[in-house]
Amino acid sequence: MNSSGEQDLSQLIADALRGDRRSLSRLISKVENDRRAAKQAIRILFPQTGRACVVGITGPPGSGKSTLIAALARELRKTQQKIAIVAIDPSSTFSGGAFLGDRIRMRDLAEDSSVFIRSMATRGAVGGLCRAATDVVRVLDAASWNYVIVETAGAGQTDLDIIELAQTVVVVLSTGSGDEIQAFKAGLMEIGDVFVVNKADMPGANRTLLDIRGMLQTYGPERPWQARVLLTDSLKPNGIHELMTAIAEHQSYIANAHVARRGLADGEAQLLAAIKQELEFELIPDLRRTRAFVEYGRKVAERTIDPYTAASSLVHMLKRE
Ligand SMILES: Nc1nc2c(ncn2[C@@H]2O[C@H](COP(=O)(O)OP(=O)(O)OP(=O)(O)O)[C@@H](O)[C@H]2O)c(=O)[nH]1
Ligand SMILES: [Mg+2]
Repeated sequence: MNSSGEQDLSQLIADALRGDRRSLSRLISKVENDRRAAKQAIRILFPQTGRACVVGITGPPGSGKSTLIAALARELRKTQQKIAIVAIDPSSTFSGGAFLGDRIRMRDLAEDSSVFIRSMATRGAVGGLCRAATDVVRVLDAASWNYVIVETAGAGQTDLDIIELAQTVVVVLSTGSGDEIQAFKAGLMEIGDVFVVNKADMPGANRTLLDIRGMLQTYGPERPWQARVLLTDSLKPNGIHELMTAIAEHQSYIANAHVARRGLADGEAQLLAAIKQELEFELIPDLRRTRAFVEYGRKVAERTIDPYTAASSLVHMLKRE
């Protein structure tokens, strides 16, 4: 980035931190689409991150995550929190962009100056999503959005491992569709700190609740945190206050010094993710331009060397440098 670009970015950051929403939106777009700008922005913003409560909301398509988030945001607003919502849409095929499109349901939130809603499309973004979503959350955190809710579809389609981002993971299931079995298969049972059986107004909700409690007892790993299982009706709404309380309890639990750091509070995990990016976007492209790489590539094609031996040699070469 040239120095005028850097200056523009610093100005944009200053404006966003001052509370200007349009600047914040522009900054987020930049961070999302331009990795170099993102690195520059995070360098500046990082000292001001680490304050937000980051909550991941995941679960099968159509279980009611977005509706639940809207209800939760309304409940949280009663305690005057600044709430940011980031919806990560795996392909837009499930919801058809319902999250922001449903103007009637969301209008009050969209017009609330203490609520910031953003959706990110992952279509075509192979491998890049995790980086972008992480940096967007960091920007929101630095800009004093003290509660950041991230929606991802737990359908195994998104690249984003919500556990790397959120301190508290809420798994939203709905009743009567065999979701609980699917959730178990998809590994959601292991990542949930709070389980919500949504659509409690539909028949079979209690049954699902019991099934999930049973599954957690039978298969759940021995964890010191006892996962909460709750019923909600996001339309009425019902059970939202209890959800807010369960999240708050989990947040106090992880604030304990003896509990392993989670999400973006885990320094080693953040470092590792940054290292992987440096390897992928800086080191590997450089490596591909070296003579040794081209030479080994040719030998692998000729089968005079196998790819593992060749890769080891290249890595050794790098280590020596
Ligand atoms: N009866 C009932 N319907 C609900 C409830 N919560 C959500 N819905 C409905 O379920 C449908 C899906 O809701 P969404 O909030 O879009 O679900 P989602 O999990 O965000 O969906 P994707 O983002 O597409 O995975 C909508 O028609 C909602 O109105 C509930 O508590 N009870
Ligand atoms: Mg949704």
